[in-house]
Amino acid sequence: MKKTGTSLVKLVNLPKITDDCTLVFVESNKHIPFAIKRVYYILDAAVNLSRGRHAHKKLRQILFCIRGSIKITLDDGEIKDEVVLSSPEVGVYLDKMMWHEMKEFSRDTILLIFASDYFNIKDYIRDYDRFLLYAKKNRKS
Ligand code: T46
Repeated sequence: MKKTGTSLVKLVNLPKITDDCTLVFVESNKHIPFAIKRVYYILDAAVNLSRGRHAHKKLRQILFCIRGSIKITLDDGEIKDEVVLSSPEVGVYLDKMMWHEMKEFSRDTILLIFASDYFNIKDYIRDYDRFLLYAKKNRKS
């Protein structure tokens, strides 16, 4: 996984084979730094849609934009950063306790997300002030 400078953006590059089509593959604990327990995808979003705007206490994820493009904003409570994804083999790592927003969907955006755990509603922090407090507490301990 490549971290760009002091930024929060850690990109994951998957192997891509191009012959008469494009084939991208992913293996748990190899290309992705955790065992994949859940996969979900997001499509048919309106162009001006904003999603996310939450953090996860424990969940780690990697998000790929396998069609179209999207902007992801990242915020660890101290630093804010953003990245545009538009290649099916390049994903961004969403660490635990990373406030994130998905925006600037293109008309054809398809997001594919690999997650380190099963769905757990208690893992979400959806209030930004609560996130900041929780992040500060985590940094001290
Ligand atoms: C995230 C970003 C990147 C489930 O029941 N199971 C699931 O596995 C998922 C992903 C969602 N849901 C339900 C929970 C909500 O009732 O689907 C509904 C929409 O979820 P949410 O508002 O969290 O959707 P996004 O697009 O804001 O966020 C999603 C993921 O849920 C989230 O974990 O980090 O994509």
